[in-house]
Amino acid sequence: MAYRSFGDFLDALEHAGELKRVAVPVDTDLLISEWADREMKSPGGGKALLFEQPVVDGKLSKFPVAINTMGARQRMAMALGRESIDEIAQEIQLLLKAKPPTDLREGFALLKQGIHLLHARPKQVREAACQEVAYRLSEHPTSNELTLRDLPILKCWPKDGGRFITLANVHTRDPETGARNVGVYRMQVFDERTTAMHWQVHKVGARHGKVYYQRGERMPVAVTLGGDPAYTFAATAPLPDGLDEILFAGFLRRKSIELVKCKTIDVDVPADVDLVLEGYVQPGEMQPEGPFGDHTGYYTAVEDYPVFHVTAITHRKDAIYPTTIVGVPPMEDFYMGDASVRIFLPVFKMNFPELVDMTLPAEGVFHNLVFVSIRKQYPYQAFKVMHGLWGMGQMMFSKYIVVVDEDCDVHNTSEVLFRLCANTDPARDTTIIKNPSDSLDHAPTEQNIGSHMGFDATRKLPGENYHRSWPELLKMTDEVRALVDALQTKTR
Ligand SMILES: Cc1cc2nc3c(=O)[nH]c(=O)nc-3n(C[C@H](O)[C@H](O)[C@H](O)COP(=O)(O)O)c2cc1C
Ligand SMILES: [Mn+2]
Repeated sequence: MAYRSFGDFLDALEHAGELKRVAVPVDTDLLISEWADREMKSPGGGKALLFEQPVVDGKLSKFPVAINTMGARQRMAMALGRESIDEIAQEIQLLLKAKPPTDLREGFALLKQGIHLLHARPKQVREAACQEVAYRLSEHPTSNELTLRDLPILKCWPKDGGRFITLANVHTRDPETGARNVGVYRMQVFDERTTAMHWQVHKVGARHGKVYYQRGERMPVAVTLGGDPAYTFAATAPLPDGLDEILFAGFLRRKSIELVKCKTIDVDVPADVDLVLEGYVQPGEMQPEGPFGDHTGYYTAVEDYPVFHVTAITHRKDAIYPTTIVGVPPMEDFYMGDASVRIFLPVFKMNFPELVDMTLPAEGVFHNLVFVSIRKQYPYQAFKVMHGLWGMGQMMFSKYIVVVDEDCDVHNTSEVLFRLCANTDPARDTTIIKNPSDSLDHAPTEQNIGSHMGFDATRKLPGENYHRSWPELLKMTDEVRALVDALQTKTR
């Protein structure tokens, strides 16, 4: 079930008819990006692409480039070794049901324990595929050394400030508690041995960084690429701070992860990844990062971010470079975010017993739009659910939340818009609140803070300032439907 390497996953995709190989040389400067964008925007998310001959600055790179590997429902399920993502949601629900938790914190604690019990604990090893080839980088690398310039890192959009590593799994540790974290944060290449480290202020990597800065200590950081896709998915999932991505990935792939110590820093990484960039972040050292064609569909402005210094690059002999691009939706990252929401729906339902279903439509690029359906029992319950969501982890960024009744399919945007328009009186059924905003959202007057709006598109109950009788939604009788079904079958 678990993949032995990223290449193993690509083989599985190919067997399932989910991968297209591109054998001709294609430039990593915009051309792979344009090719992949067309694929991502084709029906259902298209296929995964394997560029066998990526070109970097006029030279063929020795590492093939894989892109759009998780950009479809089917491939996202395959990445996590299941027929469907809903199987994982069911497994989590079972874990939570073992002893019903009484609140969210208890729920997460239980989830963590459950994940431990499922033999997800990592194992330490000494020999590692990801260290088959190892280069320590000198201060002034010679042309024989492998450096960042030799990796097929994409320039994604015409006005990007440079090349960006987009599926970097960034491994850090809290120097005080020893707690580990893995997050996907993009990295702009500055030169052959330095990059930016784009962990936004709300993310765990940034919090770990702050502790090192306060102590005035150099921060060891390891960046991994590839390996079992469950690693990368776990690093993007909005896990509560403290739920270890390595444990979570072990649970997802149903196999504990083998960890190996890096060659030049005291950080452990999964032994079977494709590439490892070992290095450090120096407290206080910042450089302008960007612009970058972002998941908002717009270029994000240049801002100062920490600098990551590479001290060593290690890799598998047959390493493949995984990447993605983000941009105007729908893109690959939609399917990753969508899988997260579906996997954690049981956890949300635990705190919101009225919650029936929830989705973050592609048009809202994660944080801009949330559709929730609820079984409403009492007045203002829709507002209670909105406020709850605005207080939960990365859901705090949700700019617009639309709450509908349980009989509305939240995955059908047109049905949700119909309910929104039909059932709301704007002054009565909306609320505007203050909350942190996504760092990448360009619309708020000031970065990181903004207003957020909730729409109660549910039918109004007595006690909700509606003094007329609520009308009935049109619906044909089951009897008539059955009769016409029968007639149509006959005349077909
Ligand atoms: C393709 C992709 C690129 C991402 N790039 C960034 C980034 O540059 N900076 C960032 O802070 N989060 C980025 N994220 C989101 C984080 O990976 C996500 O919020 C994750 O849950 C953070 O983990 P953490 O809570 O352990 O910090 C990206 C996600 C995806 C799918
Ligand atoms: Mn985390």
